[in-house]
Amino acid sequence: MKRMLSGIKPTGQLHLGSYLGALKHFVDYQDEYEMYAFIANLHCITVPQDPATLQKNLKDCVALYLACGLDPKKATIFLQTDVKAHAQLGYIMCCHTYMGELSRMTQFKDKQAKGEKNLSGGLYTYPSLMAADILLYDPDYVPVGDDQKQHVELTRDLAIRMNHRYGDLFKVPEPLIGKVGARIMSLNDPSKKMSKSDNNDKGCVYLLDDLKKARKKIMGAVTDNFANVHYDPENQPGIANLMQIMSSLEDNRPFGEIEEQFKGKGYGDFKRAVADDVCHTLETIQNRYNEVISSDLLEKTLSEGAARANAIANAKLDKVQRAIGIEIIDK
Ligand code: ATP
Ligand code: LTN
Repeated sequence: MKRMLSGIKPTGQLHLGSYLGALKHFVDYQDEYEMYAFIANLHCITVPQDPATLQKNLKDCVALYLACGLDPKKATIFLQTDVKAHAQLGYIMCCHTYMGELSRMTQFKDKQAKGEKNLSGGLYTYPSLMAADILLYDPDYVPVGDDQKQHVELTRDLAIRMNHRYGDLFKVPEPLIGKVGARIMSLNDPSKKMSKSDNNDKGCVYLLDDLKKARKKIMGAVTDNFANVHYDPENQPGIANLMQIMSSLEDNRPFGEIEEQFKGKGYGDFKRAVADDVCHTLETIQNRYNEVISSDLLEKTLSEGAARANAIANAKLDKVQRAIGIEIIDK
């Protein structure tokens, strides 16, 4: 069975973009692959966080992994900080990453270009830690949204570099970008991705949003004057985004079929149908979330997940430390 690994960094509440771009794929993949799904909590603190809010977001994130359908019997679900090897290999990877490579990563460049002050060293070296997150487990595939492809490519470069220098240490993983849902855009500015870091709440449907609120956000989504439900991301980005959302929620229904259904109908009808799909999905997730949060499944999942992940990660870390010459005693 091929192995797959991915993570989410819950710097805020998870939203429809996190679901369609990541979580939903994890769930689909867990039957076919040996799936490792972790919560990238070390990555959260690359930007300032309020500790109480962060704890709540982390807990909700684990609960939402389960509520969205990840099954701890099939997938290994764990918290990054429960496997100390991530930080340790992260440092080792950092020592093998060039400053030039880190400077080219768009996530850091974007923040710098926006003139954000006091960016942390952790944010700059984040891609090295992400490489460690991945390479510890030798996955074949890393499913991510298209904004993360650059980081997986750097991970490949680092794996190849270290294999070349020290012998065969790591499997070189492939990024896996879903065609549909790879980038869900903000509802009130379809030129930007739907994001929890976006200050404007109207553009983002959170998975735990009240259903009425979620419906209102979809109905208020920015569209255009063409009065034509047609998939044209260039000229009709708002409509294309809503079509993406509908298609993903309806088992990758072809855009042509959606165009056919709404031929000659107004945007109101179309948005109502999208809102129905979204609310239906949110309701299912929220019901399950409420069950999970009031049970002991969360703790059980994390402790079993950490045990399984530690076994693999610690063996890999040992192998790496021995190969690069920093380990001297047999463990
Ligand atoms: P955000 O911008 O909301 O803070 P992020 O991309 O920085 O999100 P994560 O929450 O860790 O951080 O993202 C988890 C996964 O979800 C990543 O693979 C990312 O590409 C994907 N993802 C996040 N937002 C979207 C989106 N709007 N559309 C599609 N995929 C997304
Ligand atoms: N960088 C990712 C989160 C992340 C990740 C990973 C994804 C951290 N480590 C390893 C896949 C594999 C993000 O910002 N979404």
